[in-house]
Amino acid sequence: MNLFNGKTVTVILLSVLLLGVLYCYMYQSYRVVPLEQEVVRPDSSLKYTQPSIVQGRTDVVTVTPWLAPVVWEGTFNPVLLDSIYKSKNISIAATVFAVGKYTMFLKDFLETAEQHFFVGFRVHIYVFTDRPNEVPQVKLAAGRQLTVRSVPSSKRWQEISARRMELIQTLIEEKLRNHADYIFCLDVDSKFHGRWGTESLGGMVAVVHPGYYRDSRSRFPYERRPKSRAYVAHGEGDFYYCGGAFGGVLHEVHLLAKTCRSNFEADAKEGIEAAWQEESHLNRYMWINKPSKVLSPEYLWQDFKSRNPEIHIIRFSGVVKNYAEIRPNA
Ligand code: 48C
Repeated sequence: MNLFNGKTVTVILLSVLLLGVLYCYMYQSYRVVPLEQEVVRPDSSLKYTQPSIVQGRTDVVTVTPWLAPVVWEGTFNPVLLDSIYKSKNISIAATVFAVGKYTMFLKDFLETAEQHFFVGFRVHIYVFTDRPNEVPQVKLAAGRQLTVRSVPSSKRWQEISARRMELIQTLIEEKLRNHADYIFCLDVDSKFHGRWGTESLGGMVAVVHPGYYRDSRSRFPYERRPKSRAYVAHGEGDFYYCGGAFGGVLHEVHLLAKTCRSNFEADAKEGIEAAWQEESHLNRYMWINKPSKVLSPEYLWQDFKSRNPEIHIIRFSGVVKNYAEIRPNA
């Protein structure tokens, strides 16, 4: 019997072809690619307006001298960005500290975060407080959760503020390593008023302070004493960044928090406290290790300020407060 008659050959060839197709499909569907290297592709059916490289906002700068994007309203397409990140199934952690009377700000912070902060994505908010029973019940949408972590109170608001770096570092080391892709660290005495979403994601993300973004750097409230580890000399520095809003990928924020904490503690051992505590250390860190994305003051405004024309939207803003009433040692 001729083993290789035409029919047998055809069956063998078809089988090999089928196996090949099956292998390619399996490889494409199940290969594990790290987050950063993954090919980003929006939903191919997504329709969006044609982007332009010759027409855009002319009233603000949208890229830094080291080619990091500066995020302003009108410079990004939120639908396109959400579609890109949706396919990555990312998770975002957020830390907020409410020590002492600052628990009074939690309700508005958490309720407005539900309306504006990474809506539709997996979000896990960590509330650090010395008064866990004062954390309000807030209804969270699916995919969003809140964890309360008890911390000791303190007699000095400066210490509360500064200790945030240590608590962020240990939270990442103890809990977040395999539970979050990105983390944002935010002031609690603020409220969300507009979208804060995937446009803010990046390696190391800093927010330009609303109080100084139009000033020359000689007026920035950097730490100016050379003996401090937060020192930035006159004639140096890029922007003045907020201590009340920063973030990025986990390992970048871990390194920032660890560095700022150890520098703050080393200064303290020598009896030095930088001008604006951990915010001073963050500014020196971000001057040396340039952020890969810069968020405009839309991302942390101040309610007592009148809105400048370049501020087309206020997304997150510090509420008006009487420090004498709420700080332990105002
Ligand atoms: O939780 C407190 N309690 C205090 O008594 C003082 C500060 N803080 C935390 O530190 C809050 O999360 C504040 O938002 C943050 C420091 N930031 C501020 O006090 C103003 N945003 C400058």
